[in-house]
Amino acid sequence: MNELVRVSLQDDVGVVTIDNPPVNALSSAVAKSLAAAVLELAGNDSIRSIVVLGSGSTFIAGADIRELAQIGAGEAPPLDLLSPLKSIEDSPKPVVMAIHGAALGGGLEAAMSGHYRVAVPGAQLGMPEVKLGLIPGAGGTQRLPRLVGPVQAAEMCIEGRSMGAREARDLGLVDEIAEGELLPYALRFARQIASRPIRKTRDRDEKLRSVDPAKLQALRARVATEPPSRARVAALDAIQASIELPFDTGCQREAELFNACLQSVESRAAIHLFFAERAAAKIPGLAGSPKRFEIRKVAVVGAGTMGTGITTAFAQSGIPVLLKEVSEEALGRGMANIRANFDRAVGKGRLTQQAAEDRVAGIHPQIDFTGFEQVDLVVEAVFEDLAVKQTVMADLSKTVRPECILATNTSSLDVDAIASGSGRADKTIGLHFFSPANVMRLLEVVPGAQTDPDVTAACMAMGKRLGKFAVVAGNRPGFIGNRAFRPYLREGRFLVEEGASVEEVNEALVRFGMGMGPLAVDDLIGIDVSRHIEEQFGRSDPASVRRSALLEALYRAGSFGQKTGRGWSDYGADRKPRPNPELAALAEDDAAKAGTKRRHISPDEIVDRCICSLINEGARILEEGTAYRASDIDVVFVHGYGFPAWRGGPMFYADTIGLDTVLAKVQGFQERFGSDLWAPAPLLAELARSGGTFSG
Ligand code: T1G
Repeated sequence: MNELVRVSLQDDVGVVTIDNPPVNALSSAVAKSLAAAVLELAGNDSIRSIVVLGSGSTFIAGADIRELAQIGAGEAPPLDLLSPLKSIEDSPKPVVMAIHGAALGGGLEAAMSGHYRVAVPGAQLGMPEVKLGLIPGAGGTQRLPRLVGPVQAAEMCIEGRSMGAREARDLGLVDEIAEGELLPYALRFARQIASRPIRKTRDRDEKLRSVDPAKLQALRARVATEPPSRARVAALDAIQASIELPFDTGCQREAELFNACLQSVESRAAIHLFFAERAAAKIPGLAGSPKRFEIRKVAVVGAGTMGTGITTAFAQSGIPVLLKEVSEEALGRGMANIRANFDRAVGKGRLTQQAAEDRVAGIHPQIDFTGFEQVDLVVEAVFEDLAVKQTVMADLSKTVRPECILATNTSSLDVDAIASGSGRADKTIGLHFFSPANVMRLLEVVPGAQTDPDVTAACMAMGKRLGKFAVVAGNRPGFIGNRAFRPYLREGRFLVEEGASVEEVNEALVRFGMGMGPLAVDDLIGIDVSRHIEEQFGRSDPASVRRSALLEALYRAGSFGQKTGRGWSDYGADRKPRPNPELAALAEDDAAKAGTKRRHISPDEIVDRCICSLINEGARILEEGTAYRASDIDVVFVHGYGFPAWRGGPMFYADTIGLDTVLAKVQGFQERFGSDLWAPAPLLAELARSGGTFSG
C-alpha cells in the first residue's frame, strides 16, 4: 500500500496494519490510506473479512495533533476524516478493528467506523479531545451515542477520561476482549463473523431512541457550573444533534462545532501545552535515555512538609523509600502526614486501601543512615539554610555509593554552593518539588555547573515516572518559577500601596484565570517566607529590591497570613479570606509617609502590571538561558503556579496578545514606575520590533 499502512493476506482475511510511529496518529494522509486499503481488500474476492490494527505499542492515539495545529493556524486544509471513515463503514466486507494500547479520539472514531471491535485487556479507549479544547471531529459524537447511548457518550466527551477494554465491552463499545495475542484472536473472530450481515454503526439507532433527556439536561446544568469551556458545551450540542438529526446532518453539525473549537484560543493554548509538556522532557544536545543512572531505590532526608510530600510521591509510584529524620518524634509526625496523604488518595478513589497499605509498606522510616549505601538517589529536604544543607551533603557523601545521585530540594539557594558540601558536584543536582509534592505535577530539575548530563537525564526520566512535568532550569536565583513569579507578587503588593484593595487585586487575577491572586499566595506561603525570599534575592541582586512597605508592616505586626489568621486578609477557622480591617489604615499611613496619593486602579491595570512583569522576567530568563525554551516557562507556570491552562502559559499568552502590545505596556509602566523594575527585556524589545514571537 504505502509507508503509512501495510496490507497483507491471511488466507481469507485481509489485514491492514497502520504504521505511523510513534503513536499511529490519524493524519488525513493515514485516514485516506487506511480507507483505500480497506476498499482494495473489499474488492478482493478471496477475502471474506478484514482486520485493521496498529503497529508498535498502540492502535491509534488520535488525530494528528500537529496537523490540527496547522489547520487551526490556517496553514493546512480543513480536517477531513469523516469521508475516509465513512467509506470504511461502507465496506461490503465486515471490518474488525483490533485494538491494543490507545484508541483515543480519532483513534476511537476510526474503531467505531469498523463493524466490530476486539480489544486486549490493557487497551485504553476514550475521547480526550476536550483536554485539547476540542470535540470529536470525525463522526465520534454521532457514532458513540449509537454504541453506548447519548448520556454515556456525553459523559465520555465532556470528561475526556479513557476507560479499560472491559468497561468498554460492558458499555457496548467493544464486542470482545482478545485474550492472548491480538492478531491471531482477531483473525479467528473475523472468520466467525464473516458471514453475518454487515451492521454499520451509523444505522444502530436503538440507543438513541431510549435516551433520558433529563439526564442530558443534568449534564448540561453541571457543565454550566464548571469553569467555562466552549468544548464541553459544543460536545453536548453535537451529542444532542445525534438524537435530533439524521446521521449525515449530525456529522455536518459536529463539523461546524469542531471547526469553531479548533479556531478558539483555548484549543490553540491546549495544543501548545500538549507539545510544550513533551518538549520540556527533551534536553537539547542530550540524545537517548539515561541508562547510566537507573533510579530503583531512593532515600529522603527530612520528614517535614516537603520531605513527606516527596516520600509520598516516590512511594505512590512504587519506588521504595528510606525516610530519615533526626528524632523518632519528628519521624512519627512525618509518617502520620504520609498516611494522611494516602488516606486522602483512598478517599478520592485514586487507590484501593490495599494498594495504599502496600505503598506505605514500601517506606522505611529511620533515624540513621542504615541502607543508604544501597540507594540510587537521595533527596535532601531539610531546613532552607545553606550551612545545614552542606552538612547533610557532607554526611551523605561518606555513606552512599559512588554512583548515587545527591539531590537538593532547595527552592532558593545556589545548587553549586550546596554541592560544594558533597565533594561530588558531578552527581549533585537540584530537584525543586512544589508543595504538596505528592500532588503538584511540576518538578524543576536544576543541574549545577559540574552536574553530569546523564545525572540530569536520569532525573528527568524519573520525573516522568513520578507523573511530573520535569523542566530543566538554570541554577540562577529563583530558577524559572520563583524568579518570574517574584515581580508578579511584587506588583500585587505595590498596587495595594497605590490604592487598590487586596480583594480587588486578588479578584482581578482570579478573573484573569489565575488559581489565586498574588496577595492570597503571600498569605498562603507566609508573609515571613515571602519577605525571606525577597531578602535572598536581595543578597544576589541588591539593585532588584524595592521593598514593599506594607509587606514590611505586616511582618513587623506578626501578621504572617493564614498561619497567624491575619496577613493581607483575615482568615477564620474556615480559612476563607475576609478584609483585614487594619490594612487600609496601614496603607494610608504608608502613603502619607511616602508623600503619595492613593488612587482608584482599574482591574485591567492590575492584571497588566502583574502579568506583564512576569512575562518581562520570563524574557530575561529565556535570553540568559535559564530556560531552554519559552514553552518550558509555560509548563512551569501552568503546572506550578496556577497560570490558566486555557491561556497556554505566560509566554504563549504574550504571543497571543502580541509582543508589541506587551512591550508597549511594559514601556508605559517603565515611564511611570522607573527602569529598575520595568526596563524591557532586550529579547522582548527585539522580538516585538521584528514581529517575532517567543514560541517562534
Ligand atoms: N498526534 C501527534 N503526535 C502525537 C499524538 C497525536 N495524537 N499523540 C502523541 N503524539 C506524539 C507526542 O508528541 C510524542 O512525540 C510521542 O507521540 C509520544 O507521546 C478528530 C480532534 C497516547 C497516552 O489527545 O495522550 O483525535 O515528543 O510522550 O507518555 O476527533 O501521547 O516523542 O516527538 O505522550 O506514552 C486526541 C494524545 C487527539 C491523545 C501516549 N488524542 N496523546 O503517552 O507518550 S484530537 C489525544 C496522548 C482528535 C479527532 C480529534 C499520549 C499517549 P515526541 P507521549 P506516552
